[in-house]
Formats: sequence, C-alpha cells, structure tokens
Amino acid sequence: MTRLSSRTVEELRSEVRQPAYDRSKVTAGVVHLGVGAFHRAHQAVVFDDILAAGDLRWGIRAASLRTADVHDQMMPQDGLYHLLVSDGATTASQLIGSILDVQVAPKNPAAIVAMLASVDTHIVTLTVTEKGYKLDPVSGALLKTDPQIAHELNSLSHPCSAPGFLVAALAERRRKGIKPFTAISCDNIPSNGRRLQRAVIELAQAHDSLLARWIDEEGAFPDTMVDRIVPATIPQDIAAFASEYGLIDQAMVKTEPFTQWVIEDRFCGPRPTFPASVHLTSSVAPWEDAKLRLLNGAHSAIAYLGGLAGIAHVHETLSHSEFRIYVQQLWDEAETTLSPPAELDVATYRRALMARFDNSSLMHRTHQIAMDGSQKLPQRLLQSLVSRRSAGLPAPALTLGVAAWIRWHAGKDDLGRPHLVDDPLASELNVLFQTRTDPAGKVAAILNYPAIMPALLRDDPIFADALTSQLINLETEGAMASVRALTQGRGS
Ligand code: CS2
Repeated sequence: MTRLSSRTVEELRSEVRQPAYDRSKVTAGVVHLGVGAFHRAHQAVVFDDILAAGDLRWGIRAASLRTADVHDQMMPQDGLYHLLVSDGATTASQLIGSILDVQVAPKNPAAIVAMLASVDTHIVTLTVTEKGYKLDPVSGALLKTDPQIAHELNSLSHPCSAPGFLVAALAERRRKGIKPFTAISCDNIPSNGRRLQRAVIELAQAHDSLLARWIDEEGAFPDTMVDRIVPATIPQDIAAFASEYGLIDQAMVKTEPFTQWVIEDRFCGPRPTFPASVHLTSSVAPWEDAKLRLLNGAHSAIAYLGGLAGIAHVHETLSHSEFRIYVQQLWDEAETTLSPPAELDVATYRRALMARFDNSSLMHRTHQIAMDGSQKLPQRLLQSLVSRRSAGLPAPALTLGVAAWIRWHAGKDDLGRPHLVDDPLASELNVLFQTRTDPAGKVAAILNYPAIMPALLRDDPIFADALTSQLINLETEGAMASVRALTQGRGS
C-alpha cells in the first residue's frame, strides 16, 4: 500500500481537508522541541491554520530530543500527517502540513542549535513533558545533579536537554547580534514559562553571567495553558486508517474536537495573528490551575484507581457509576481551591469535561496517564490538598487519588496483573516503598519525601491518618470497592 508523502498526496480521497497553502513557499518561523502526538494535534494545527490564513512565515522545524522514532515516521512523509478528530460518533480527517523538518537531537545536536539560532526563528515551542525541564517539581530549582544538566554545566558544545539547547542557541544568537526568540512552554506545569525561564537562566548563569542577564532582559518566556486530549497513536490506529483511506500514514494522530491554548501576552519579537482558538491574556495562572486541578487531577486519579481496578481506558472507567460520582466529588473538593477566570463557568466546564472523558473513540489508556506520576502529582492533586487542608477542610476524594498513586508502585493491579511503573523517580520510590511495607510506614515515607510532598501536608497528622486508611482500604478491598465506599450515599 502507498505511503503518504507530498508526491502521493494527490491520491487521497477528496473528503480529506488538504493544506490550503503552497508548502513550497512556507518559511520556518517556529522551532518545536519534543515533536510527540500532543504537539502534532495542538500547536502544529494552530500554525497550520495561520499558514492557511495566508501568513507563510510560520512553518515549523521540529526536534525529537530522545529517539529517531518520530523522524522515521514523519520524514518519509515529507512531514505530512493526518489529524483525526472524533467526538465519539463521527470522525473528520485533516492533512496537516505545518511541520517542515524533524531533526533528532542525539544524532545531530548542532543542527538543532543551528535552527534555534537562525534569524528566521522567532518562536520556540516546547512539549518535553514535566521531567524535560530538569527542575525539582516542588522547589523549581535546576537539577544540577541530573546527568544531562551536569554534562551541560560542564560544556554546552553538545547539548542534550531542552534547557541546554535553548541556552546554547541563545548564546549563539547573542554572538551573532540576533535578538532572542520567544520560548513558549506547552507542558502541563503551573507557571510553565517562569519555570522554563528559571531553568534556562540558571544554566546560562553557570557559563556566562552577561548571557544570563541578556536572556533575562531581552527574552520572553510566556506562561501558557494547553488543552487537548491526545492519546498515543497505536498500530491498530494506523492499520484502521490504512483500510479506510487506502494510504499508510505512520505519523497520524487522533484527538477530540476540543482544543484550547491560553498564552500570556508577552512576546519579545514577531508573532503571527493567532486564530480564535488561541486566547492571549495577561494572566494564565487561573486558567492553568483550573485545568490542572480539574481535568488533569481527575485524569491522574482515574488512571491509578481505574488502572488498579484493571480497567484499560478512561471512558470505560467512567462507565461505572461509582467512578462518575467519585470524579464529581473530586471536582467538588478541587473547585473550592480555584479562583477561576471570569470567562470560565466552572459548572459548564465540568459538564463538558465529563463528556470529553466519555469519548469512546479516543481509547485513552489509563496506563498512559499513569506515567510520570511523581512529576504530575504536585500540581494535579497535592496543591488542591494543600489549599483544602490549610482551610481545615477534608478532602477524601483527592486523598484517595494520592493513596492510589502510592498503591500503583506495588507494580500490580487488583487482579494481580503486573504493570510497569514508568517514572523518572521509579527506582528511588521503589526503595522508599520497599523499606516500609505497612501502609502507615509507606505514608510516613512519602510524606517525608520533599521532592514530591509539600511541607504543609507532611506536617498534617489528619491528612496522614486519612491517607493511611485509604491505602489500607485499597490494599484490602481493592480500588473499585474503595471508590464505592467513598461515594456511597452520594448521587451523580
Ligand atoms: C493527561 C494529559 O497523560 C496525561 O497525563 O492527563 O495528557 C491530558 O490528556 C492533557 O493535559 C489534556 O489537555
């Protein structure tokens, strides 16, 4: 069967929406680091819209920081791929052409520094996941002992981390007299722009304090909130696409209709006229907190509890009425900790979120969301717990989510089936949880682990007791029964 490429694109069935611009005339004003499925279904679609509106300066040159997988999926296709948008009933397909090139960092770091340092590059976007910022999740300080950062503190001639590439390229721009680019973090971290700025400036400072000052004064790191549910593409998706469209597309991504990008209006150079789906504002934090604590908080709790109950996908978890009630209860608790923006009606947002979670065509795996819990828990569940507990309020649903995360580290679900604990701190946490085998001991160990646990929760005996009894419930009764016990007597 034919593989998608610029040449074969003509063979596509006519109902596929094609790029509405001449790709040969597009120049690359954007560099993206971390070209996973989320980027392809989110920022790349926004820049595709901008190109389609006639401003051809905003093509993307992308980089994979770890492996050649995405390069090998995309470059034989000249960067083209399909976006399949499904609401659970119908699916629309769109061919995206905004990504012009994909480079692989470990193979050719110099090519990535060169594209970042190019005079045409005005915007750099990043989706490198929480751990890619090389910052302590609680204090936000640069992880100087991380092997990649230790290497880059020594020399920036062969960068390997996202902050390392940015600093190496900014140094090059300064040498050449080119102003900095605007660096836009698109990961689910509160104050993601400020955090990226801190990582970059701390690393730059270690090499050249004048460079650090120049970046601080001339650069821009807007905070952002990004939202679109984009499950990892699996081989069955590619096979189903091939049988429907008669074409092989190894880089396709599937997603939901909903998409949102809120960007702090703080750019240091040229920028495009963004489409209506992008909201520019002076303050991103209220948007970010609402999204992280409601959407991502529920996602992580569903991932661990659903995963422990042996349920493979988010929508299947929510087909159990006790889980639906549980999610509402978690939202009731988290909502009291928010100061939502005036434009956001939380009741409407919650209704829409439940419908998004119910989207059965996404097949969003609980195990996928369970990844990297140590990096996600602070902003998704623990911050809501800090606010609730400092107001003297109980938070049983949030607490059950945290207990499920602890239980997840046992490495098997309630049916005894093993799972991988995929987390940058997995081995440290494994040691931590193995030294204390009783629930109270495990809780004491994690409460005294400052890289994850805020001090306020460590010093809260009521929280420690609640967490211990939830963990006991999970260990003795299982996840489904624990959710049922918590939600008994409450309606959906
Ligand atoms: C998910 C997110 O995998 C995860 O951790 O919670 O990727 C989630 O789907 C997005 O943030 C939605 O915008």
